[in-house]
Amino acid sequence: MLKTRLALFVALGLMIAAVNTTGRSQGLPVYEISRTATPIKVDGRLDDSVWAHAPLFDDFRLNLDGSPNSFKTEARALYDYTFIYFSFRSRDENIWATLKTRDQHLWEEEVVEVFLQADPQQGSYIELEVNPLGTMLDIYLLDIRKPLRYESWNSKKLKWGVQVFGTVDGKDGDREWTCEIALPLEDIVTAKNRPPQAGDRWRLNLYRMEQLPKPLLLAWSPTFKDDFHIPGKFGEIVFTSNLVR
Ligand SMILES: [Ca+2]
Ligand SMILES: [Ca+2]
Repeated sequence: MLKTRLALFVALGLMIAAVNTTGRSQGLPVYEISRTATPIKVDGRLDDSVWAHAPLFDDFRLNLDGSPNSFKTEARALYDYTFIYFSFRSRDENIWATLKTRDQHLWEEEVVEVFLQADPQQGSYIELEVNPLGTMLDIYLLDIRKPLRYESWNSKKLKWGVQVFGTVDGKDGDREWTCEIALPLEDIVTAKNRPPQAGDRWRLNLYRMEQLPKPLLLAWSPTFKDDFHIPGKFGEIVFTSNLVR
């Protein structure tokens, strides 16, 4: 009996240790994501009142060395039973992009990016990029840099929008651009629960590429390499039952 109890205690201890092996314990950032009772109007304008109740992600840092930078990027996320939503506010005096066709190499210009891996035990992850012209790149990767039908996988119900306070022509005098993305949960096929349940943890990274006035690679969770495709360095989002309306 004592042995059985001892074994049970050991098993419980191991389970608790496993649960605690999370992003925070590895020094990676963690974001607690609230559920929105009000669907977001995905038009690039961040005036939906629920955004004001969503916490900000930590400041983006230089991807290569983790140092702070003066290019302010404010990002938030929310979820409901159909979508996970992201918003970005990118301060930029010199907004620039030229690519207008879906799935072009948007990362060669100015862009914001979402990398999402719902189950770290499985190699696949989703990459989304939006530029200030409102062009989308969506890729489903089966493993590191192994896209599933690179240019032909288009999320059917994906929604996004941008708004630019300035011009996108690379001349200075701009203020900022904002972006909203709604990624359908039905695309996130490796998620343990859809919709997610309170306590579920997914891996996530958010990035921003700057080109003018000078090239910069920014990240919520820096990978410390000249490479964004390092899921082991992604941060973590934790779903909560916190409801905003
Ligand atoms: Ca909106
Ligand atoms: Ca710029």
